[in-house]
Amino acid sequence: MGKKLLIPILGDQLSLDLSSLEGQDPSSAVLLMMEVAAETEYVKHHKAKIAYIFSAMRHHAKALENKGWNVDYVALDDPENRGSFNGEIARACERHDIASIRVTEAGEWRVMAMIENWQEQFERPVTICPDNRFLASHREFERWAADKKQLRMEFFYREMRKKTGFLMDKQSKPAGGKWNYDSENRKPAKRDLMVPRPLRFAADKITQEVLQLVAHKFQDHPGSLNNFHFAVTRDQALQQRAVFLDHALAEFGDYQDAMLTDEPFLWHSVLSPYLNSGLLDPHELCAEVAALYDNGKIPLNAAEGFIRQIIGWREYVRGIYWREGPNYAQQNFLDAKRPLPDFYYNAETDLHCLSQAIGQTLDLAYAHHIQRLMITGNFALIAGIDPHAVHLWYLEVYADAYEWVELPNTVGMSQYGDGGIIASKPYASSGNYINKMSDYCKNCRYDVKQRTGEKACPFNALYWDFLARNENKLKDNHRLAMPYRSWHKMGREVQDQLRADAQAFLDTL
Ligand code: FAD
Ligand code: DLZ
Ligand code: SF4
Repeated sequence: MGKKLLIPILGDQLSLDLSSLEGQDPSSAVLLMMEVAAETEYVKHHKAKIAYIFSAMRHHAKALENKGWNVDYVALDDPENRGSFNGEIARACERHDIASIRVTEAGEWRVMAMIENWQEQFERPVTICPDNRFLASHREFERWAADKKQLRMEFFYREMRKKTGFLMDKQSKPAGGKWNYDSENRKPAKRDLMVPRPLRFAADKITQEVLQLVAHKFQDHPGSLNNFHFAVTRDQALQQRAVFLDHALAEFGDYQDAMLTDEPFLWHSVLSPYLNSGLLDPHELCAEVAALYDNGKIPLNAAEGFIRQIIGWREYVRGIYWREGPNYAQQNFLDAKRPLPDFYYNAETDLHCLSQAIGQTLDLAYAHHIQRLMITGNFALIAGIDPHAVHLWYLEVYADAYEWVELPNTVGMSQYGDGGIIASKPYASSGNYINKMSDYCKNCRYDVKQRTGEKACPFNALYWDFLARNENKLKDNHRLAMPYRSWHKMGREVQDQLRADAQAFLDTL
């Protein structure tokens, strides 16, 4: 048996202080980084997502080498590349005199199942280290969830606020007296406001090579490389973090739910790809935000709104993902069966809100939360699209998408596929909400105020059709009592017309 320790570093483990590296001796360890076809093809990831991950991986390998680590980097076009994590671990064991393997747990069930098999498969001891880049360990989440009837994010979030001390006053009470300032975070944006822009990083030689490789190898994958804008090193990600903190965060709270035509980013941080692949640390980021509030630099609704997304939602969906198990991906509470319309892959639709959200997604591998939830997600929900198809689309097209975070957001929060584990009611809405929060409707061929007829906004009839179609499953949800009352008050003729219009529209998809 060999003498060396093999430490595989996966594409979303790009943190210099990763748990698998802690306390290890660089002189007797081989770090293995692998670009492998199986990871690029298990879904057809957006071209820019693959380019981001490969370029960040290649830069991270250099950063590790600069710290004295011995990195074995296998590029996608290496003729010896066996195309999968398992194939490459086997090859690394053959050529490096490996005694044992040490790895940080993977971010998804699919890869964890592989890792759990390594000890037997490679006949070497395998140590699996917890991923301590998250605030809550699996056990901590389980402990919180164990005695709860309902697993609402808000109560988990409060635990995380107490644990971190972020935005807590000296008496251990929440700053300002309230835990949550969401009701102050719903202003629509006006076009004359100065909208900050995220940095665009020029492609260096490594990124240029990756862009060429991806353009050549992944022609049949969705999305474009023309607007590749991502940071690919920790240093660049820190620059983007600084731009967000200095220029956008103060307004983040107010305009968190706003949407404007041809403004893909608004006051959002655009930091999720870096948080999820390890270039940025979530705790460090939230500590910076809390300090800005403590020093009077930003309002409480901005600080609280932002910190909630990270120590609340992000940690909570991860907890749900691991708690619910691999079958969560198959959940389909509303029994929705329709295939995903083609326009999710080409943005060719005359529904302006959808063409905006999907168009920027294909251009940038980015859309902000309300576009994901209330435009593309809401449409899929009320049109009755199969949640599994919706899940695969989200996993493909966003640069920040890994199953642990994407799946609960899509199948749970957005498609109500889990029947209410995450969301207390389906995030379904008519055109009215979109009109309130955006300027999309002003630029649309449909009329958001009309409910029926050729010019009527399709979201309107679809919304009522959704409620009617799912009445048996949803009627007892008290948060839907009001819309059901309105539906029943409408009278048979209007109901029939709405349902007929919805059906006629669905037939065109
Ligand atoms: P900001 O608005 O600036 O928010 C700050 C940070 O908070 C984000 O970077 C992110 O890390 C975190 N955050 C905010 N909301 C959530 C949330 N609901 N769950 C987890 N983290 C959150 N986020 C992903 O990181 N990966 C995904 O694959 C993903 N898929 C989604 C699918 C659907 C259907 C929906 C509705 C949401 C999804 N989200 C996902 C959550 C959210 O939309 C993105 O985190 C956010 O849009 C990223 O942009 P940002 O960095 O500018 O976010
Ligand atoms: C998403 C992704 C892609 C597209 N390619 C690779 C790759 O070639 N090599 C790699 O190590 N990781 C890649 N990843 C990220 C992995 O899929 C990610 O580590 C797992 O989803 C986490 O369990
Ligand atoms: Fe979207 Fe309807 Fe508004 Fe058009 S009118 S942008 S379809 S909500």
